[in-house]
Amino acid sequence: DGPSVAVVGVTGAVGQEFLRVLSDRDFPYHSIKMLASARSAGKPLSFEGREYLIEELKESSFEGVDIALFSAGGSISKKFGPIAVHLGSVVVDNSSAFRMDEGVPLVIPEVNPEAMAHIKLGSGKGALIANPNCSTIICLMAATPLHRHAKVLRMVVSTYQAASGAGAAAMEELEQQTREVLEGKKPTCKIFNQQYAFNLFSHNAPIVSNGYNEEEMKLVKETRKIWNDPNVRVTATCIRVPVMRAHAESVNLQFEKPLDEDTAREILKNAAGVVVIDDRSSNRFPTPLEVSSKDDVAVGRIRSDLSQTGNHGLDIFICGDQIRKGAALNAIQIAEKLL
Ligand code: 11C
Repeated sequence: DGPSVAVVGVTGAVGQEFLRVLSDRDFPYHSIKMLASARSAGKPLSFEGREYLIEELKESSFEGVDIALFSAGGSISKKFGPIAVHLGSVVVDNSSAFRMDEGVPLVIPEVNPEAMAHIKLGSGKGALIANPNCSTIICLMAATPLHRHAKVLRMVVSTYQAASGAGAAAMEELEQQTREVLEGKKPTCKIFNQQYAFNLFSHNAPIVSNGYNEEEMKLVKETRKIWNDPNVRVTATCIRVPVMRAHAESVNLQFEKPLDEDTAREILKNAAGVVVIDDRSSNRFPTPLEVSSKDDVAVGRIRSDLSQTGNHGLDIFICGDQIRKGAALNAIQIAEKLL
């Protein structure tokens, strides 16, 4: 019969992807509520051959809801997440609002499903489960199978992040600016405060007191929580690049035990949710375009780090769809684990 599901933020880029993923994976829901702000309330929405009306998100919206998928920003999650939990829903939250809270599992199903094992649907008890940041999910999908084998001591991440991470309006801005620049016009900057098309810049998340931006610190803190390893050393530089919807990441790993590149390639080939694209002779490696709208994270450029001796280091290049595995797919895989 399936659970009753609510999608909070259904008009957003991730909200829309929630629907596509639910449908693609034949998620067995009993009913589904389409929730958004008052601005969108009353608008029609067709999904799987049925017509729905978007409902305004209210405190009462969660009565009878088993699973609430949230992607409407941190402040909406902070306000309505606890209300939904109080009414007995299991909330899978895509925002950063609760990720680092003690007692809130931060889950990538391929990596740490055990963190949510105590949460049961239909127990009448609500709960919160947090979806990690997209850059963390994409990075750890590839790094974890290697970590399990040789234990990562230190990880250096450099990201090349797509427009979609900043939402549907940023994707539109990239498209509009590209057109404007090609037509010789001044690009319109609304979401970002500088030219985005034909450019790249440091990630737009606020800079914190240590000089890192919040996106970089999410990679540091979330990795430690997901791996349940407070000692793993992580550093990151996050960059926004003019790509539409898939993130790329260059990751350098330092291991406790030796791990040669051929073994690493085999481990990654066998890892769930990962594909290896690593063809040196034709210079074919992962690209954001190739993984766009795909479920799997692609890994390539797998090579021993020549600055380290004894196969204790590895460099890899990862691409993953930010909206899909970085957000909606991961959340729905969490929901599937609850069934
Ligand atoms: C980006 N990862 O690509 C960000 C956006 O903590 O969920 C998502 C921020 C978050 O810009």
